[in-house]
Amino acid sequence: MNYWNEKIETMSRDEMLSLQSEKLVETVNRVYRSVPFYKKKFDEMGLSPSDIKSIEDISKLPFTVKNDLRDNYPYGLFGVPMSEIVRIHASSGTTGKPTVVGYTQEDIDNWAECIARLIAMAGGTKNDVTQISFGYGLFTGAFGLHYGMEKVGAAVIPMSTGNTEKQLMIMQDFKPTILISTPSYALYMSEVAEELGITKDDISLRIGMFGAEGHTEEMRKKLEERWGIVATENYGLSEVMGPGVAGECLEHTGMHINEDFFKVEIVNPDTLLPVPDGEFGEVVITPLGKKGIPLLRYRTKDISCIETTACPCGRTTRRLHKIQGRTDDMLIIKGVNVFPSQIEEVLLKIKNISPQYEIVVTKQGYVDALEVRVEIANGDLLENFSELEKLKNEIYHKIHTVLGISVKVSLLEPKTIERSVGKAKRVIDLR
Ligand code: DLL
Repeated sequence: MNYWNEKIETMSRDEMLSLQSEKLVETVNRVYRSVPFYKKKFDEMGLSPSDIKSIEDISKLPFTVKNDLRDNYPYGLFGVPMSEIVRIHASSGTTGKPTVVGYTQEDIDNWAECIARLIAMAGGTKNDVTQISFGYGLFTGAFGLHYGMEKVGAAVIPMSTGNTEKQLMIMQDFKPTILISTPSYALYMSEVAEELGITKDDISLRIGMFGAEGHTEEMRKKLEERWGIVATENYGLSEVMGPGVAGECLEHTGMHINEDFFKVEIVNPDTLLPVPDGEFGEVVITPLGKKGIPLLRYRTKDISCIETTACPCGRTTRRLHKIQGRTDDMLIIKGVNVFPSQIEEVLLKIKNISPQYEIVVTKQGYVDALEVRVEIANGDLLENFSELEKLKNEIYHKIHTVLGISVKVSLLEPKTIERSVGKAKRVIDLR
C-alpha cells in the first residue's frame, strides 16, 4: 500500500481521538490568548479554555462563519504577529472583499505533509512529473499542491491556468505523468486536445488529481477515459488551509480526512446540532494546530456526510462523502431541493450530448423555473429535427424521474457554453 505516513493514516480510532484531543486543547488555549475575537466570544459565552478537555468537548466551542473573516479584514483573526507569517492567500469570492488567510512556516510544512499524503493515495511518487494547471496566485490550489509535490520529490511544472494550447504542447513535450486542475478545466483541455488531434498516445499522463470543485462519478469516468488516467478527487478550502483537508484513494470510497490536522463535524445547518454518521449536513471544520489563522468550528456551507464503512486501502481515517453542493447554491425549485450535481449525474449518462452544461434559474411570476442547457455532441444532429426532439424528451424525462420536477431543456450547438480554466460556473441565477 502506498502510504505517505503509515502511522497516522492507519492509526486506531482511540489513538486518533487522543491525538485530536491533545491538539484541540493546545489550539483552544492558544487561540484564547492570541485572537481577541475568540477571547471576547469565549468570555461572552462564559466559556473558559479549561472547559475543553477532549475532542468530545468541541461542541462547546463557538462557530465561525465567513462574515467573521470579512468583519476582521484583512488580518484581524491572525493568531501570530506578522513577523511569523510567511505566506498570505485569499479566497476566490466573487463579491466584496476576499477572505484573507495567513500561514506560518510550520503551517506551510504541515500543508505540504497533508498534500503529500493525498499524492501517495493517488499513487504518485518521486518518479512523477506534475503539470499543475491550477492558478498560481492568491488561490490556494496551485501553491498547496506545489509544495506537497516537492515534498514527495516529484518534479513540478508550474503551468498555472489558461493558454490551453500551450498547456497541451508542454504536456506532449515535457511528458508529465500527473495532471492537477479543476475537473472542468481538465475536461476543456481534453476537448481542445481532441480538436488538435492529440491522442492519449501523444502524452504520458497516468494520474489526475482534481479538486476545488466537485465532479460526479460519471465525470470522473469521462476524464479517466479521455486522458487515459486514474483520477482522484480532492477537497479543501482556503479558510482552513486550502487543498489538503481530504482526498480520495484509488478505491473511490470517499475522501480520507487528514484527521490529525482537521476535526470535521457534520451539523444540521438549521439547528447546528451534530447529525449521526452517514447523515448529510453542513461540514464544519476545526484546524488542529494551525497557527497563522486558527479558526474554530468553521462553517463551510458544503453539504456532505461521513462515510462509515472501512476502506479496503487500509487507511483508518474517516472519510468525507462527495460534496453534494453548498447550502448557498442549493436551488429550491417549486419547493424541491435541487443540487446542480444531481443534474450533472443525469446528463453524463445520456449519449449524444457533451458533458458541458448550464443551469439557468428564472422566476416566472411567483414560480421558479429551471432551464437545463446542454450542448449536443455532434453539430450534424441539428439537421435532424426528430432526433433532436427525441433527445430533448429523453433528457426531460430522466431529469424529471430524478428530481420530480419539470425543467425546460435546451439543446445548444457544440462549443457554445463558456469554458472555464478554473472553477466552472454551472448555475446562472437570473432571479
Ligand atoms: O478550492 C481549495 C482547493 C484547491 C481544494 C484545489 C482542492 C483542490 P477555495 O477557493 O477557498 O479553496 O474554495 C473552497 O470550493 O468550500 C467547496 O465549496 C469547493 N470545493 C473545493 N474542493 C471541492 C470538491 C479551494 N472536491 C470551496 N468538491 C469549498 C466539491 C469543492 N467542492
